Amino acid sequence: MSTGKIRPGRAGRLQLSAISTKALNACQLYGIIDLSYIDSADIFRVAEAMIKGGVDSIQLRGKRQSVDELVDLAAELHELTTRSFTPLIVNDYAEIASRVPIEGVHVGQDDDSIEVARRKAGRAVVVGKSTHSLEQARAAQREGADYVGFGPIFATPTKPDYQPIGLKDIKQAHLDVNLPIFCIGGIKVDNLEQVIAAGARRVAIVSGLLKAPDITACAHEAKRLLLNLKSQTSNLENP
Ligand code: 3NM
Repeated sequence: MSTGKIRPGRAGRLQLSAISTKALNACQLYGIIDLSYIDSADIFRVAEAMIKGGVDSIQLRGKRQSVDELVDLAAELHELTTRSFTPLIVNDYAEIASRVPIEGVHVGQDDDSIEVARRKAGRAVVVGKSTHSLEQARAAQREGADYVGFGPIFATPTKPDYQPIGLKDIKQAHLDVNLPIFCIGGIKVDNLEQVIAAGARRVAIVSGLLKAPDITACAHEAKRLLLNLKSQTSNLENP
């Protein structure tokens, strides 16, 4: 795996930190800790289990929490994630990166632009963007995202209002978009091979991990399937 090959989005002129740079290139399994599935008191146990299972990057997602609550949780979680050099990315509120030394922020289609997110963060962070079509994925690259989420691939209770886009555009997205692409939405160990066969190299998983009876074992199995793919793919160097 290469190091230092990340191309920061055009708005990201500052050098990204070494941990973010290394991790985003290497990240295949992105675990999302969504506080609608677990109690905030459990985030450390869950994060530890994810990391132990091989999750490469963690996102904190709290749709019902205030920015101040998320700042406190992110600060505590970051102490844990840095021990294993696991990047911590916070959803929706880029300003949290100006208060906590997290590695990145993630924005949706209806949230801040990449440029505004970078301005709010006030320092070099990874900025990812959710995309729900090929056109949105291409636009996110033009806009300067460092990575994109692409989905929902399958229907998901985590984002119930979104129409699944299915597997058909995954290959084309990888041809059109020269950034790390994380397929997301309804992905579980049981359907991961299908998603990989459709062209995915990286996935983000919420409920498939958080609702698993053994988060570590589930992450481990997902990672095994993704690593198997890596050994078959000579050019994972290209995002
Ligand atoms: N973003 P689960 S789908 C947070 O398509 C999120 O951008 C999506 O949750 C997108 O793994 C999604 O539980 C929910 O299906 C993913």
